[in-house]
Amino acid sequence: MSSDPNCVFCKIIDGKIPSRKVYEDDELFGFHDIAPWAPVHFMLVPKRHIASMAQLTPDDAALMGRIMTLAPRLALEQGCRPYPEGGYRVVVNTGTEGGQEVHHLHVHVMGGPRPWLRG
Ligand code: DGP
Repeated sequence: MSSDPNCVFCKIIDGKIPSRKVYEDDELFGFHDIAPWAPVHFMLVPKRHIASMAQLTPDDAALMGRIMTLAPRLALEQGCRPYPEGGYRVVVNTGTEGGQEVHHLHVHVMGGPRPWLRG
């Protein structure tokens, strides 16, 4: 399924729910988290509905590689200071015990001046 009509992130990607967009191309979408855990907090998602990291297959390697190589550029654009003094945290919550609340695969990118970092 490329879009799930019941998925909040699919609705954001489709423009049915407004968001503060940070990035878009034919297969990826990036937007600020509505409840940020850090001064800079955005998420990168595949436009295709993939419920979680647990559903990834080897065919998704390039897609996930694109997210992981895009994140550093966007983190700087969104105000994170450069490595090594600055930096950011990248998190993919997966499943109930992984703390996943929205079941559309998303990569959190969080940064900015401390104190916000736990653990
Ligand atoms: P997770 O726990 O990893 O599933 O995080 C889901 C995040 O999605 C959570 O930090 C809040 C955010 N979120 C939920 N609904 C919306 C929404 O409608 N808009 C935006 N921008 N973020 C949302």
